[in-house]
Amino acid sequence: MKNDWPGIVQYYREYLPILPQTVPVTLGEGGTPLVPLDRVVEKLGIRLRLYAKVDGQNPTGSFKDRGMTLAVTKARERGAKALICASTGNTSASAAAYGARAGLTVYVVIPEGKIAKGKLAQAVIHNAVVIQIQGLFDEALQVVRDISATHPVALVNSVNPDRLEGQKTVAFEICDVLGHEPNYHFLPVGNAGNITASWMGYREYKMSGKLRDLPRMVGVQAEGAAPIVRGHVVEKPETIASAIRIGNPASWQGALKAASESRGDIIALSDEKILEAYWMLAKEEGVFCEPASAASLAGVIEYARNGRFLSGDVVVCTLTGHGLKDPETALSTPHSEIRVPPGKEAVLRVLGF
Ligand code: AN7
Repeated sequence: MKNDWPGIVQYYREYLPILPQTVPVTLGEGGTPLVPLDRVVEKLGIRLRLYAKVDGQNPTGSFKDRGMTLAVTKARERGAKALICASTGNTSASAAAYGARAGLTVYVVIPEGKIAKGKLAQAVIHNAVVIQIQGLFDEALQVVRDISATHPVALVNSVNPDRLEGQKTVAFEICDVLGHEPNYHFLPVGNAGNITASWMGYREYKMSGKLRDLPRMVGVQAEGAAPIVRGHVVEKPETIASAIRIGNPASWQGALKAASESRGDIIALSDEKILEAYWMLAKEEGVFCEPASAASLAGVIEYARNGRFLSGDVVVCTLTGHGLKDPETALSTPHSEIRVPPGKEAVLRVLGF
C-alpha cells in the first residue's frame, strides 16, 4: 500500500542536508508513478523505452512539492515565521500548502493575470497573501530576492539551495524504479531549477555507486520564452505554457552545465508542438498534464522525428504539473459541444444507434 511512503525527506534522508533529529514538513510528496508511454512510441514509429515521470501526482499537483517539503522543513527548523516566493503559479501553490501545514505566513508574488486558474485557487484556499504585480515573473523574483535579503521572510524560490536538494530526488526515484539510469531525460525549462536539480541527483547517485553511467539531459524551453537557447535575456517572454513564461532564469548556468556535462542540450519548441504533445498524452495515454509539462514530451517527439535516438534507448520525460491546474487551456481544445433534449432517443441518435 502506498500509505507507508513517508515523503522524500524521510525516504532519501541520507542524501539530504538534514540533521538526524529533523522532523519533515510533509504531505507525502514523491513516489510518483513512472508510466510507460507505449502508444506514443507506436505513433513515433521507433523502438524506444519511453516513460513519463508523472510528477503532477504530487500533493499540490506539481514537482515543486519535492523542493518545498525540504525548504519549508529547514525554514521552520531555523525559526522562520513567514515564507515568500515569486511564481508563475506552481511554486506559490506549493509554498501556500506547505506553509499552511507548518503554521507559517506565506506571501506569494505573481504576475497579474498570467497564472493558471487552478494555481491561483490553491494559493487562495491555503490562505496565502497573494500579491499580483503588474509585471513579469522575472520582476517578481527580483522583488522577493531583495525583500528576503533584508527582512525576516524565508525565500522559497529555487534560488534557495534546499529547494534543489529536494528536487534532485526525482532522479533517485527514476533510477530506483528502472534499476539503472535512463539514456535520456527530457524536461521543461523555466527558471531552470529542475534541470539543475535533476542533474545533481543523477551525479550524486553515480558518485554513491548506484549508477554506472549518466543520462543526457535535454531541457525544453518555449520558443517565445527561450533565453538560454537564444543566449540573452528575453524582455517580453510569451507562451501558452504560462508556467515557463520566464525571460531570465535564475539557474541559467545550472541548466547550461547540465546540458554540456551530460552531452545533452537545451532546445526551444513552438507552442504548437508543445500543445501537440499535451493533446497526445491526454488522448493516447490518458495522462493529463499542464501545457508547460508537455514541453518535455514535445522534445522527445522532436528528437524522434530528427532521428536522434538509437533503437532501444531508455527515455524519461518529467511531466512537471497536473493538467487540472489549467482548465482553461484544456477547454480551448477543439471539441464538439453536443446538446440534446432530455430522453434516451436524442442520446442514441448521437451514439449512432
Ligand atoms: C509545470 O512556479 O517557475 O525550470 O514559479 O510550474 O525548475 O523553473 C514553475 C516552473 C516546469 C519549470 N513545469 O521548472 C513557478 C515556476 C511546470 C512549472 C516548470 C515550472 P524550472
